[in-house]
Amino acid sequence: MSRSTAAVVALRDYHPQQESMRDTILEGLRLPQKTLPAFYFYDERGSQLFDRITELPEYYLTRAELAIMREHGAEIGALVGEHASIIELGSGSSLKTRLLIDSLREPAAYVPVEIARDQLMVAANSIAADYPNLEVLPICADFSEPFDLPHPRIAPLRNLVYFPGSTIGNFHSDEAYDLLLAMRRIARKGGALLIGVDLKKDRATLERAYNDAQGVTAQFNFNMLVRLNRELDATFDLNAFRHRAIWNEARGRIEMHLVSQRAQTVLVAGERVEFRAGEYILSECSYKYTRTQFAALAAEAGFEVERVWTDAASLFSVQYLTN
Ligand code: AVJ
Repeated sequence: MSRSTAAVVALRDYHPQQESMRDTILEGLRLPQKTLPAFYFYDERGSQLFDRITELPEYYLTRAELAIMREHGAEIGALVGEHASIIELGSGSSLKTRLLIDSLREPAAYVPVEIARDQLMVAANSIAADYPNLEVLPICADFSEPFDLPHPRIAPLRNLVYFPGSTIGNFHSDEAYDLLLAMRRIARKGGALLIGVDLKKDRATLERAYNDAQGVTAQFNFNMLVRLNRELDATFDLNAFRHRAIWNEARGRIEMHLVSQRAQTVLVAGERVEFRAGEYILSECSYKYTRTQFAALAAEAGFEVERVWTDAASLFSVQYLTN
């Protein structure tokens, strides 16, 4: 795909300060409900495991989102119009972006915003190589902090913020609201947000998606402990914890747990963390919405839902919100 002869695109670097992993992790493990931030799943091995998750038969999210993007690309292109500037927040490997770019008419620029500098540059250069007519303007920044938008050579007729993957599901409602507000500021007046939102459905389908038969999601969950053992000199015994994912209906979220199989003490960065038998660490929340619930959240943040596309089984949605 990408040619090695591609010109290297220039980076705008805001030098995002990553909070100390030690402090963040210990803070979560000192809470009455021990918690680990889902952000830390994605080291090299975790990112590989997540890629495998997206291909599992039980994990419908990625397949459904890609099907929606393929099926409704023409309509998305027509709604967005020509010369849009695509701003992708937490762009990661920019894989889904290609489908979006292919659907748009002469996009003015692609602006991936990502905190992981190396991953950002690999993805930006790869897109630049494959789309020689598209100006690629990568920004290394924490997208929840303010940053300036670049000025593409072609004046954008609209800013289109892109937030695929149901990443919004990882945020509690107050955080999701803040994030939508930030995205509305970035989209500016006349701009839009194209966002992937996973939908509520029966418990069995939801729980299967996070408890796959091959145990890849369990490995993904355990990898967090492997990472803490390696990077924070933690002493988690992987045989003394178990993976569990449950649909918490009252809170409208899938919860991933790491359940302690016995009373035990674990050292993390020199600090003792005590577990009771059966006590669990909450390692991820993945919120699901009804269309009505998400429209209400969007409206609170000042967006209007202009169009919602779903897959044939209404498992997942891609939504077009205007400012
Ligand atoms: C990347 C946050 C959308 O919540 O479904 C997949 C992460 N965790 N399996 C999700 C995940 C376990 C995923 N998101």
